[in-house]
Amino acid sequence: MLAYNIHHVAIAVENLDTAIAKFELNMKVVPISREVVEDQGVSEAMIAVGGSFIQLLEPLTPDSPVGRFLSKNGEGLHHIAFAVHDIEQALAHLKSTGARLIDDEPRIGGGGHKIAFLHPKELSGTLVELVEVDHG
Ligand code: CMX
Ligand code: CO
Repeated sequence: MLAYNIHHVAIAVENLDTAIAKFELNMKVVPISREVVEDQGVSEAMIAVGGSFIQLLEPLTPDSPVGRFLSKNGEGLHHIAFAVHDIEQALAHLKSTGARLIDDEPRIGGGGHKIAFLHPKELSGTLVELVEVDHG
């Protein structure tokens, strides 16, 4: 298996504070972290649920991946992130299968993790992220 856990499920939101308040009210959960990730054009919050996270994403600008997604689709599920032990090894495997990658090389994402995206056309219309983490 390439991945050993679902690291997070990401939701695109118009307003991070509003989305966090709704999750707190309805699901009784609060974020364990909030962070601006300039490289990805997002302000994000991570909510721990069991061994995985819900990642809430507010775009920093309309002209960013999440900004474009929101203007096209409105709020909703944006991507699924899989945890991998070795992202370079995972990317080498994906290159060997001819997978359509958005990132040929890892970038640094939230929490300082190495991340890389596969194009949504590769896996049945779902945008997929790989996250390198030591544990689940
Ligand atoms: N899920 C599923 N499909 C998606 C999608 C998503 N999140 N975003 C776009 N698409 C689809 C579009 O519907 C479109 O399909 P059609 O050609 O059938 O119309 C196609 O992909 C191209 O989309 P687009 O509107 O031209 O969108 P963009 O130019 O914004 O490019 C993508 C799309 C996936 C390449 C871009 O969003 C990207 O590079 N994403 C990776 C980075 C990212 O999402 N960063 C934010 C999260 C950061 C984090 O998790 O830390
Ligand atoms: Co993510």
